[in-house]
Amino acid sequence: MTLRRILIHPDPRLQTRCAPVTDIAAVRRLAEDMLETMYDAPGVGLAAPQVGETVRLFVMDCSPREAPPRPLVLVNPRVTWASEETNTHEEGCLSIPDVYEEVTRPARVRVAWQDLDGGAHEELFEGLWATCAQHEIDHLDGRLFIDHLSPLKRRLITAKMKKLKRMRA
Ligand code: K1U
Ligand code: ZN
Repeated sequence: MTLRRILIHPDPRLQTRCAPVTDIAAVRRLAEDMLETMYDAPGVGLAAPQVGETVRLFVMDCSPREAPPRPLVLVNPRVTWASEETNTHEEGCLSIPDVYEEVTRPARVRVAWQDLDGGAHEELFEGLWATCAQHEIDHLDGRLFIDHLSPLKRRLITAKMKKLKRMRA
C-alpha cells in the first residue's frame, strides 16, 4: 500500500464532478491506498478526487476511538433518502488544513453503494457517519464544505489556502 499525496484547495480536480466507476477491479489498489492515507492523515473520510483521481469512490471510518475500526469503501455512492431534520456539525477537510466551520446538513441519510466485489449495499447513517458521508459525496460532485459558507468566508479561506500552497511550494 502507498500513501497518496492529498491535494490542497484550490485545485481544479477538487471542483470536478467525478465519473462513475465502471471497472471496480481497477480501483481496488486506489481504495487500499486511500484507507491507508486517511488513517495516516488522520481523518475520518477521504474522497478519490482529494488524491487526484476524479472517480466516484470514497472511504470512511467514523468509529469512536474505543470501538473496533470499521473501514468502509463506497463505490458509486448515492443518497437515496435524507431526513428533513438537520444537524449542525463542525467540519474539517484534509484538503483545507486547519480550518473548521459549522455546516448544517440532513441529520440522517440512507446511502446506496457498491463494494470492491461489486456487491450492493444500502445503509442508514446518522451522527458523524451521516455528516462525513455527505461531505464525501459533495467531494465527488466537485463541492467543498466551504461552498456551504458565506461567499466572504469562502474567499478568506481560499486566500489562506493559496498562501499555504505558496509557502509549501
Ligand atoms: O474529506 C475529508 O477531507 C476528510 C474529513 C472528513 C470530515 C470530518 C469532519 C466532518 C465531516 C467530514 C476529515 O476527516 S477532517 C479530520 C477530522 O475530522 C478528524 C481527524 C482525526 C480524528 C477525528 C476527526
Ligand atoms: Zn473534505
